[in-house]
Amino acid sequence: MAAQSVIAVDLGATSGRVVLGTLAGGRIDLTEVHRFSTAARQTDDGLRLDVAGLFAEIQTGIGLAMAAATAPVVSLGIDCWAVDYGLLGDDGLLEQPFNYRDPRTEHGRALVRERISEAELYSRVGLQDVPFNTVNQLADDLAAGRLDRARRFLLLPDLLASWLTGLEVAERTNASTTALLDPLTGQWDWELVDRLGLPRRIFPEVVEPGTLLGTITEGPAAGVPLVAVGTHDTASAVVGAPLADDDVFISSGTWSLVGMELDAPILTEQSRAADLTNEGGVDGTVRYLKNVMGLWILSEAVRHWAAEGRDLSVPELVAAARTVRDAPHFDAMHPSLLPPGDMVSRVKALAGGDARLDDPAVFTRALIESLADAYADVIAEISAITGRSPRRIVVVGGGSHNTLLCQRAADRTGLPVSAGPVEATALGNCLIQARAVGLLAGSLTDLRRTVMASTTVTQYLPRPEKELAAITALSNEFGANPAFAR
Ligand code: LFR
Repeated sequence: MAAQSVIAVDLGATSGRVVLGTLAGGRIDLTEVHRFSTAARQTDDGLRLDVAGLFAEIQTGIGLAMAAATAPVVSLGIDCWAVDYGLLGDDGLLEQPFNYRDPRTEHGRALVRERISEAELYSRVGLQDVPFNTVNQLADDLAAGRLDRARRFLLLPDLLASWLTGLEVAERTNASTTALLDPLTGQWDWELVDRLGLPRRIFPEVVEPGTLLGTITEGPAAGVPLVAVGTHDTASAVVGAPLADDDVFISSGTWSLVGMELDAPILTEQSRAADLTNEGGVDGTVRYLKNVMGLWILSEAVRHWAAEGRDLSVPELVAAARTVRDAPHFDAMHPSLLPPGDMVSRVKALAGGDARLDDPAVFTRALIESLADAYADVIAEISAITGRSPRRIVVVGGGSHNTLLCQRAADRTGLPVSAGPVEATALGNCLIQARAVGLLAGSLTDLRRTVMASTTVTQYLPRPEKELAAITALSNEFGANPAFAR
């Protein structure tokens, strides 16, 4: 088959990218044509997202992709972080959407609790009780009267898709992060919607990932079909993760999403107590996972140091962290780490005020060790609840390039780590488009063969902790540096 191209729009918490994916000879080659900031802005009225600005950047990127394509562009797909949404009135967007890191969600969560217990909510929707779930945001909107004039609520990728095509839908993988979707039927839980007092009219029709939605009518890709991919970025990342049976995935970036792909949700009390979430995946799969705070902690600390006039880069910090002998550990899942702001003080507070954390190298090492601890804990919980014995960890996303984190994840969990592809989300987005328009066929396993044919992965073997400790102790005795070669 002659080469053909698809365009993936991939919006992550720090940057958005427009990527041209070209399929030929059983491989897919990605070219990033545009990158821009997606950072939320602190305004007098909360932490807000300039979605009109994002849309303009996306259109610029699409124009660049169309110009760069040497093969026909046969479709386009959008993925984005989950839970955030825009409210549309009769004349378009009512206001700039809030970002989920805005503390208003705590108020919303309290309002939801008045109407439904956490246990009942979990048994209905199967989501980890985190403040930013869409349901809490909508409850806050309802109380503030912001839904009065709302005709629709559209999750961000659906909102952007509606601006391209005029069509208003809710793609299922992202809708599954609202805590308003029944994970068994894949439809809105209307009884829950009513109980919370949310107006039914704002809920769009749910569509399956992989649906060919319609034709783009606006901008440089006018005439190109739009595919509803796994529009939740983590759904696309897991499609692009070359998983075998009983593998654990870690989608590692701003967040570390640690989980397993299952056939059906687990809605038991034991699962709720472990705070594990059931997110909807492509082809009826379930991403059974936990949100670990991830490299957001480091990027916020880097911003903090920059404000103090210290210009530090993540690769530099990771290199420096490699030579740190001993660093405190802290709870890398603690909710106090969610909002933007002074991360170093908050981490210090969690580590009993340990002043060593003022040193950026120690801070970075502490984070990496604490993330590895969290991975081990989550994997143990998932294993206990599912009865499955994970054989390997597949790390995808930006964090797959963090060699120290990958190695420590292997050491701490005792499992081998396969790291890569770094661009799993864009790949997953492209693959679902390619299948929807008939360029590829088959199951997720078949699609993942294309991933394997298109990228290289790096392997990390676990090192026995006891021996590591002995070597470190010996090095310390001689005042030597226990950094390990890689
Ligand atoms: C990752 C992600 C996570 C979701 C969080 C908030 O980018 O989409 O899956 O829990 O962001 O939307």
